Amino acid sequence: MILIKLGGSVISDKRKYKEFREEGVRKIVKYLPKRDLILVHGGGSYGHILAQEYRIREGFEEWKRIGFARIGVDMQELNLKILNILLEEDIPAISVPPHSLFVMGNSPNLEIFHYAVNLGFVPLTFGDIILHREQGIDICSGDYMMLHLAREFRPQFTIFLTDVDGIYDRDPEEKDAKLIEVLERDVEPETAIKVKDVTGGIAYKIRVMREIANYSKVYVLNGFHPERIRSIIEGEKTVGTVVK
Ligand code: IP8
Repeated sequence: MILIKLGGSVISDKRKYKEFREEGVRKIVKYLPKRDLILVHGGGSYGHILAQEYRIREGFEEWKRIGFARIGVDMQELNLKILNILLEEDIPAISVPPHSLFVMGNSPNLEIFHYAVNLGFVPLTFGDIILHREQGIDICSGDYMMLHLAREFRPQFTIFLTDVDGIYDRDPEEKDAKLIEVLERDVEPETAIKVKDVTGGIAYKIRVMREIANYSKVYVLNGFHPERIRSIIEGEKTVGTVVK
C-alpha cells in the first residue's frame, strides 16, 4: 500500500482563488501506481482563501453558513477535476469526502477505504469542511486524513508532494535555505514556526509526518518532479526529505 498526498500548492496556485494546475496534476498522475494506493489532496486556493475569510476554524456563527457551504462546493469541484484526470489515466478512483464520513471530535470511520482498496479501487479523499462535535464547524485538513489512514493501513510508503524539494531548514524562499535530507525527530526546523496556513502549515505537517514515521516510510517530495515518486517506489535515491 502506498499513501500519497497531493499538496494544495502543487495542484493549485495558492495565491489565486480556484486556480487549478491541470498540467501538473496530469503529470503526477502518470507516475502513480494503479492500485494499492490511497490518495489525499489538500485545499490550496480552493479551500484556504475562503476558510480564512470566513474564520471557519474559530467555529460556528450564523453568518458563516454560506461561506462554509461554498468551501464544500469548491472542494468538491477540485476533487472532481482530479478524479476525472485519474480516470482518464485508468486509475479507478472513488471520492471519499470527509464531511460526509464523520463529525470532527470522533475518529473518522475508515471502513469505506478498506472495502474500496480490497476491490482494487483507489480512494481519493481530501482536506474538507467538517461539522464539529463541540464548535459546530471546522476544517479537516488533508494531513489529518493522512495520519488516520497511515495508522490504519501502515503503508509501505507515505509520500507528501509539495511545491519545493522537501523540508528546508528555514523558509525555502530565503537565500541559503538548505534542504533537510533526513529530518530527525528532535530537530525543529525554523520553517515550522514561520510558514502558516489555516490548518497550521508546516508545523502541524511535521508533527503529523513524525507520527506517521512510526508506521511507514515517510517522504516529502517535489510534486513538480513526479518522476521522484517512481524512484522512491523502486528504491532508488532521489531528491527529497525522508522523515524519521
Ligand atoms: O490543504 C485544507 O486541507 P489542507 C482544506 O490539507 C480546506 O490543509 C477546505 C481549507
